[in-house]
Amino acid sequence: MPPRRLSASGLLLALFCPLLLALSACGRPRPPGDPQAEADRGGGPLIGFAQVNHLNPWRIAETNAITGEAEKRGYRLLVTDAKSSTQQQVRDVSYLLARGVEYVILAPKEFAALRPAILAARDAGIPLILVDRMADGVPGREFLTFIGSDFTREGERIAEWLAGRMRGAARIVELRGEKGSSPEIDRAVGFRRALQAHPGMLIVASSYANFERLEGQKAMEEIILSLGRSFDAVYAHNDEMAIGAIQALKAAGIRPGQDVILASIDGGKDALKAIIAGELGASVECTPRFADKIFQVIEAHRRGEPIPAKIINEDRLFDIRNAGELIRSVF
Ligand code: GYE
Repeated sequence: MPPRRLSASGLLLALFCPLLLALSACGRPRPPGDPQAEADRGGGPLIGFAQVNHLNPWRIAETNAITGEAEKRGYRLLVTDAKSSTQQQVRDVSYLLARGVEYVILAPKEFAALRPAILAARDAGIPLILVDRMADGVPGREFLTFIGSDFTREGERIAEWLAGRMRGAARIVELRGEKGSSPEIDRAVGFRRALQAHPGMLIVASSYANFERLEGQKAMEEIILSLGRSFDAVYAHNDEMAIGAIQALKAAGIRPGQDVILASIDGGKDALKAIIAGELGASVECTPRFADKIFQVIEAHRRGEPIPAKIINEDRLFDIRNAGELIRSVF
């Protein structure tokens, strides 16, 4: 199902709509007998989703997919936005538990620091589903399951692609994601592991840029100040940072796609446009659209069926060979 695109005001409505549902029907009044009207009246199970922030297209696409899927299946959904604060996200999970949700869906900001939220749900006896990022806990025992991508494999795929493109020799700048988050940790590990087979591929600088475009741009500017032009490739842990880096390179008179080859992760529209423009070399997909799997898990669990400890998404790799043909299929 194509996720609905939400504007900023639409997103606000989606965030606050669940709160308003208790008081009135949110949006258009629904005819009697409409399944959604039943859910609005309290017929559908109440689910909580604790999101990290809505600061980039990936997070907005993920929330859109989950709200869309909940609505389609007749669930009531409470969405919280931690605005990038770990403490706030721990409080958000407690809030959802206090509101009496039947399941908690948690996109944990960091791996270690969200453990208290996992334990709070476990102690309350409420099944918790980790989505998109991993956190510290035992699946199947302390939380229900993890659904998301294989970040280690993503890092390996970038290393393999870059080694091919650079014929085994390059000085690489790495822009790392949000420190302590599982995609940041695993994308660094996978990349290094795959580089072991290519001794000519060297990481010459590595900076954290928080998965954000502007921070990617600033980190790249600083690296250019210290290294000058003595690097040939950039590995960014997500598209947003790669796009920021492209801006910094251009401003310094370095041609992305010619003087320096870039590769990143996520596979969003802006990245595919940059591939088509010849500025980004490749992007490994990390899809934010897997809400169907989340609700399949909830429904299977409600029927008492066993749930696998991990459910890993299948992701594609985009480069100049397929970006034009596939751009319509990405978030
Ligand atoms: O790559 C990034 C987002 O957790 C997998 O977080 C997700 C990552 C994604 O902010 O763009």
